[in-house]
Amino acid sequence: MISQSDDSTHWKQILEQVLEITVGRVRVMPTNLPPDAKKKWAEVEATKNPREKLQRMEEFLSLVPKHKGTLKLRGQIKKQMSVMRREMEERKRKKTGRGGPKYFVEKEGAAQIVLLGLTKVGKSSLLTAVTNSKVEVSATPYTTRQPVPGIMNYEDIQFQLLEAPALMEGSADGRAWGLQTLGLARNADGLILMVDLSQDSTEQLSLVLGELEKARVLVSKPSARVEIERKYMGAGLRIIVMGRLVDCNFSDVEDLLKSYRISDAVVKISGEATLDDVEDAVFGSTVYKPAVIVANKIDLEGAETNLRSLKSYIGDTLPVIAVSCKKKYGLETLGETLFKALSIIRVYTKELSQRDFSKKPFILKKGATVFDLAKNIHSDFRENFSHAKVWAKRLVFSPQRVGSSFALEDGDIVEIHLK
Ligand SMILES: Nc1nc2c(ncn2[C@@H]2O[C@H](COP(=O)(O)OP(=O)(O)OP(=O)(O)O)[C@@H](O)[C@H]2O)c(=O)[nH]1
Ligand SMILES: [Mg+2]
Repeated sequence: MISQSDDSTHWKQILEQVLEITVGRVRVMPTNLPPDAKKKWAEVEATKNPREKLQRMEEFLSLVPKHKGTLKLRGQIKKQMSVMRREMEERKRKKTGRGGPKYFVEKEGAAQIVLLGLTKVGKSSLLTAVTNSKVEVSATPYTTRQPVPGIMNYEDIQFQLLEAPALMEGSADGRAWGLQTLGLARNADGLILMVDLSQDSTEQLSLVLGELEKARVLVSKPSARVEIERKYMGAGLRIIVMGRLVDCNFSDVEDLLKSYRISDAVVKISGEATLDDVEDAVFGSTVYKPAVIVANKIDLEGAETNLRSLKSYIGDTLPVIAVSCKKKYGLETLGETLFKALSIIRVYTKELSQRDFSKKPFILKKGATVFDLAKNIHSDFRENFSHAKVWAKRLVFSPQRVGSSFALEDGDIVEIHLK
């Protein structure tokens, strides 16, 4: 006879299998790594030299048992290794002066926005239409093979748009320049996902989102966020839970981290996090990037119909703007759409001795306080801060004297007073 608990275990297993099939993102299989593998990972983390790090990663992989529960992990580590190998090659090429493609592009302006899409959707056309950059537009596929930056003005700030070489099926598995393009996306402040409305744009978008997800770059806010900041300073383990732990408690998290020899770090957990989310973060975190969809070629036949199905597919998860880069239609809303999606604010500062405030704003995250601004300006300000005066439309009287925890909003003018 099957006892009740056996029965429920049985059903739990079936349910887990179904869950795994239906919701690919949910990882219900435990990794259950042996202690020597965990120890090896600690060595990987502690190694700085890329060549030695790769060697340790190789050793780590050989210690990871090959079962279904470790499939995702093994894939992820292999991907990290191939990115590292390419980076090493690139560095070597630079040293020998032989050139070759350069993938890292220095950030400029208020934010770096990476343009992603399949080939020929019009990424170069967008860059040419809205930035100072002139790049080849062509009907030949895969014309752009290196990242190309351009500056776009929006009111009194600038965004850097960066065209990335086209994504395709298999990019996240290392096909063509896929890993480099996804690396640019990982490093960006925001993304423009571009689709061609004269083709099936829902299919294009889901392909792009699929590759991003495989590379652990998410465009919708994840339910949990775990950040592990290694310290190596002997200060111990600090776990800050700002959300809620699901199916585990504080000491489970502590035990898990210690099993990976993480004993000197600040760990921030927000949202609803499971132990799996924490373990995921040990092996390089999932990043979240705000994104805007630019649906191009609205001038072509069938575009309206495709736009309707694209919009019903996305719902209200991401903002969509329909444009024609060729006819220069719809592009005027791009700046504002990006600004809103990035959740940033502009704050202007005023010097005590001056009557006018600075023309060039500081860019801060929405919800930033006067203290965050002070920290940004100078490390001195942080220690010697006394109070601030704020001019803002929403205040009944301006300027108002405020403390360091005052929440700033877009357009505020701040004068900082020191002790
Ligand atoms: N009708 C129409 N054609 C467009 C539009 N935007 C771009 N195109 C055409 O689409 C083709 C591809 O444009 P590109 O801007 O080079 O595309 P891309 O995404 O940069 O492509 P790759 O760099 O090759 O991956 C060109 O023939 C463009 O003229 C548009 O708004 N309407
Ligand atoms: Mg191009």
